[in-house]
Amino acid sequence: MDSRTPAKAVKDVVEKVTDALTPDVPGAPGSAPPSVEEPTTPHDPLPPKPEQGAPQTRTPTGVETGAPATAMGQQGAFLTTAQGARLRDTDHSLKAGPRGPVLLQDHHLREKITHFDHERIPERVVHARGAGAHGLFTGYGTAEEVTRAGFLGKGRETEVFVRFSTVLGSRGSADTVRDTRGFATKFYTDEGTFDLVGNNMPVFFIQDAIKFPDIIHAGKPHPDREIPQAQSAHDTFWDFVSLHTEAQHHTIWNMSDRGIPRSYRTMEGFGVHTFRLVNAAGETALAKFHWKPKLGVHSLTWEEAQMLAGVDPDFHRRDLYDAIEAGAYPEWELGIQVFPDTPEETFAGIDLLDPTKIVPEELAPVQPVGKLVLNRTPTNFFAESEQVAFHVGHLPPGIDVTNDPLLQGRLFSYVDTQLTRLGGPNFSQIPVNRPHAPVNDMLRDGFHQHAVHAGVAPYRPNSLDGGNPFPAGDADDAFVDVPVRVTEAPKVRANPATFDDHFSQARLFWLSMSPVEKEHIVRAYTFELGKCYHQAIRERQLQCLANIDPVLCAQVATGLGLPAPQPTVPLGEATPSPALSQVGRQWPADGRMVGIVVDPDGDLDDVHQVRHAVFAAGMVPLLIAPHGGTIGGLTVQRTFATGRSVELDAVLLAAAPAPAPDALPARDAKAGAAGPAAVDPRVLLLVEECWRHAKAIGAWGAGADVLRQAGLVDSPGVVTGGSGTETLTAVQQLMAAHRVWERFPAAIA
Ligand code: HDD
Repeated sequence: MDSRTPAKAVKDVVEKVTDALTPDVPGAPGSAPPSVEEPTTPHDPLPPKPEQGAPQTRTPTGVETGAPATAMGQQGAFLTTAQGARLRDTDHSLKAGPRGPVLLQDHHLREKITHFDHERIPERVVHARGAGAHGLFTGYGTAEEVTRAGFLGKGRETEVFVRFSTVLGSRGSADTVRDTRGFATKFYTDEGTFDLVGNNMPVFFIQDAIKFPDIIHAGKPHPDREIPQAQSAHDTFWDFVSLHTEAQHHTIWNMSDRGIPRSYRTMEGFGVHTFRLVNAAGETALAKFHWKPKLGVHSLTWEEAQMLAGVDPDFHRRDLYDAIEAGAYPEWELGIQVFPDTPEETFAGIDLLDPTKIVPEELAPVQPVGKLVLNRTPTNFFAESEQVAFHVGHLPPGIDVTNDPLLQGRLFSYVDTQLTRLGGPNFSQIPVNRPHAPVNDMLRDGFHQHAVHAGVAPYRPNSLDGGNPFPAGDADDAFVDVPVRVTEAPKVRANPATFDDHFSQARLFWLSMSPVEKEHIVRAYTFELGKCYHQAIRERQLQCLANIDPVLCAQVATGLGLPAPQPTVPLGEATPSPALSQVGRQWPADGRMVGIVVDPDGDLDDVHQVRHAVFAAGMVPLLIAPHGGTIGGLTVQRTFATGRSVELDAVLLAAAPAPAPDALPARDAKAGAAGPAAVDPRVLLLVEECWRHAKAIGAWGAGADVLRQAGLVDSPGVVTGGSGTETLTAVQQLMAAHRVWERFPAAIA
């Protein structure tokens, strides 16, 4: 308890502030008059004002780590009002007698209800649905030749916050819809915050930010009935992209398996635009940023995505948090493609300012520059994931923008949107948004101002606050805008001619796909266009597909029952880029989900061993049993009622449980099976779905009976073993390829 009188306490504070503002520098209050005429003559800057400094003793989320108690949102054991008065009752309003009317004087009731009435803030106009996590970025030092950004230095560790999102859906929409995913990273570097606000696709629908409202109005639900939610499968979307053909490259990425990622952990990320890097000598290079997931790039099947939207609409959010809490920390490598900074700003004939184009990795390899590990889930969803505010203009020294017209418009939009969403210009003071670098700005007042700024002169030049704050000099690591030459040209509303090619890279993407991925793309277009009501829109999109590839167009046209048009542009010779395909590579099994179907009467010793082996391989075992509780000392994670195939990457059958009384009505076994169903139909359904979704299936002992009942003996990717661990080893080998691809009928070569 402070024993000083209030007046004395105020006096102490004033003295403290005055001391801080009175260094032995010319021009500071109380110091000798300046010896030079100009009050802003450079001299040592003052220390940051206390309220403006980086959070020193607490995390960006406000978690207490030794800070004064006032820094914490909640303290003490007793329920209080917002003003700290202890309360005896929060369940009954103050009334005139137990049956009487509520009294207006009930200030606790009014405070509680008023605060509740204002709990919601506007959701993001795009990317409203998302989930974030904290982590650590470690630089490799490999980028030092091209950028002086300190956080990329060898061994340098920087705290980060990452938010993943869908684009079109509202805050409460499902995670697994077909859409682009946001991948936004906030690096709290000691040279200022760097936001890399990217997507899981390397290209964008439009080349100029002025069209962003158009593409989003087209993709969002129809304005009259506000349906469909979080979907591109509707007329307005296809109307726009078929008329506005520069969207065709991004659209084919959405129609590919990239539009339905298996997990945030298995997504690539892209900065999309070309950025300009500056090294310590002031030399520049152009670069594109890439995130490469350690677990590889994996997707759902379309049926899985649709089922998950009902079975577990929070699937990606849950998967992210479960993985982090299980210690299976998601990891990515940050890489850069580097190009010479020539006046043309092109590479291998590709215009680097056109955000609808990629530079294939085979032409410009992605060079790793650091590693990201997500290792902490948010303490409070609203405070962190909802209030985090990214901005493409948050750049540290060493990274600068280019003239990409999409990037230029984004530089305006990201601050502007926070003014409405976060209620004013002080959103950088919200804990998750606070820079970890010292802040000494001259921004003052405004809604939700939390700083108690000392000093009297938030302007420059000044002599009253000792000239503080001072501009950094050449040796002070300041952000310097690269003095790029701006060519003298007339003011026009126009694009360069190189932006006119809208189909060649969509074709490059199509030709880079494996047969099974091509088939998925055909099905996606057929589904989405099949959901459109207007025939003219379908026909116009088919014309776009003809300009990408005749086989793609013919297949989709067949599905729609329409004639396939001829191309209206010459089809270029594209060299496929194998890096774009997800098929044909081997990946680690870390963090993958393995279901183990058990029966209380089965061989549980083997189940114990298999569970250990699954853990030892860095994967997560989920025990699936007829009932909850424990079986043989093991906790049951899913029952036949709550478990569904879609959350598994593989299934192991340790038993063939008989139909339980609460099972769905029994049905006959699959054609060709050994006889009428003697296995619980929910187990048969689970195995059938795993088979249909090309997941590895293993069985041993009595479990092999399930395969016989399901008619899956000797199917590709279905293995049996003498023991549980032997079966797991075979299943693990299959999982390295992610799916048993040969199960899909790969019709399109
Ligand atoms: Fe954007 C949010 C990514 C173009 C305007 N954008 C937003 C988010 C991501 C992206 C990941 C969510 C950030 C978060 O989690 O809070 N946006 C992109 C990418 C683009 C892009 C990769 C193209 C390469 N965006 C773009 C344009 C404009 C915007 C052209 C406007 C001219 N974006 C916004 C926004 C949002 C946003 C309205 C909504 C919420 C927010 O900013 O904070 O300002």
